[in-house]
Amino acid sequence: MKLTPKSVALIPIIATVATAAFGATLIAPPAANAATTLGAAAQQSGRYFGTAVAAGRLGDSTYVGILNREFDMVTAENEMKMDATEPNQNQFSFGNGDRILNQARNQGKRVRGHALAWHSQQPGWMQNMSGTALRNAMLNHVTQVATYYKGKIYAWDVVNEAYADGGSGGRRDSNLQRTGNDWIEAAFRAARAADPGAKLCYNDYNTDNWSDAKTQGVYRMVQDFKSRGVPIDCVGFQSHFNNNSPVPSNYQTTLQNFANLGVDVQITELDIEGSGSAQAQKFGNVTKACLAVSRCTGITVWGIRDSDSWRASGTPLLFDSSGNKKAAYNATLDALNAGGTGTDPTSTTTTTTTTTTTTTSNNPGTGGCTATVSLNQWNEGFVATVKVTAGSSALSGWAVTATVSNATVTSSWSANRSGNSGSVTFTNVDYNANVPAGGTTEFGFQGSGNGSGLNPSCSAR
Ligand code: G2I
Repeated sequence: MKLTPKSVALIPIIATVATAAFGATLIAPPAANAATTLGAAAQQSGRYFGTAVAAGRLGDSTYVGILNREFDMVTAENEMKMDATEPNQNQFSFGNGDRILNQARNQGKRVRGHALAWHSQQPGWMQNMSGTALRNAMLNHVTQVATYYKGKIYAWDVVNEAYADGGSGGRRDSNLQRTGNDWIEAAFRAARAADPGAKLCYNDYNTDNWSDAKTQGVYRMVQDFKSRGVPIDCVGFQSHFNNNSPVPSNYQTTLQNFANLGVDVQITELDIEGSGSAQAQKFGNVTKACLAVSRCTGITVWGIRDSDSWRASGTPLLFDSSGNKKAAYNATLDALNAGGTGTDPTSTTTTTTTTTTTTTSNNPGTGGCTATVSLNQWNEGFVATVKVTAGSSALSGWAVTATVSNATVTSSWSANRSGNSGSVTFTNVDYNANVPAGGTTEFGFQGSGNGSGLNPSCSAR
């Protein structure tokens, strides 16, 4: 859908008045129906326009004034990251995240969550962890944080920056990567189970140029996830641009190619170093690229004023340090007002009634373990998270059998599986075979249909 000005006929009248008042018409008046804020302009084509927000700046009235006026989506710049939300293991801290979330929601704005799992900004206790302990700690973090914010987050950056820079096209080395290549899909499944209503995104930088190996690596992962039913809904392109990392000429192609995989795409951390008309033109072009892709659902800039930026000296944002609109602002607003393809209706989250029930089945005495299942059921399907608890002896392997009578299992994680309906048996994988006496480990599965009555039983192997 191309948006056209409704009242073009008014323009000559306004121009005449301006000429009479000022003696000369130097500036063309805006189209009569042009929106005057970024958020309102984006909404005309079903998109959002957001910004990163820092809790520490919420007392600055200039900052908050621009925030409230211009943007309709908010990302916490640092306050929902792993180090901020779980400073000590299993002690969660949501104060600053809540401040940003509440400020946004009170103003009718939506919130993007950033970020559940990342190699960087891990709390100290996590940085030196490895193996099963780290895998479980990461999954626990994803589950706890996504559960805390359940129903309040439009989209989560579930995993951030997991691909390597350079020509390999492969994963970045990190303590999380060393827990096994399936750590990303495990994180996505845990996030889906915790908040089935949030869109789940993979987010990265230097993935803007379609020719780059890193872009191709991420594309292959998303393609693989879609083919295997791993729950992924969107891909975030951070889009931090400067002369060393310019806006590529094939940027729109990249966005479109990812969208063609059946995911939404979003520009999640936009900033472009520079000034004046050169910078303005780049912002305009990036905005136009998003508007040309029906599944590009929104743009977020990484801060409000240049002085708020993580790289302030590059003056990469839309407002100067005093809060004045820059040429880049006008170019962005104009591009939004010029319209584009409407967003694809398939990209809106269908909200179905989700009931969460926890059923428990203990089978003590059949080999030293018990299994409990927590079920997230919605209209068409479910996610089951199964906790295996060792008895008074340590386990070196385990098997859980569940009854899947009115459903079909479509995928499972952190376990091997035999069959997809009837009596289905799950056995440990390498990294979760060993469970100390009294300790626990988790695996999960997803299915279509009704997941009630799973009644799992556990035995050692
Ligand atoms: O680096 C730019 C962004 C790249 N993509 C992921 C984003 O999460 C990342 O954001 C930046 C924040 O804008 C910075 O504000 O992430 C940085 C850390 O990786 C943030 O910097 C940190 C400083 O390193 C800390 O020293 C400081 O305490 O900001 C903290 C809060 O101001």
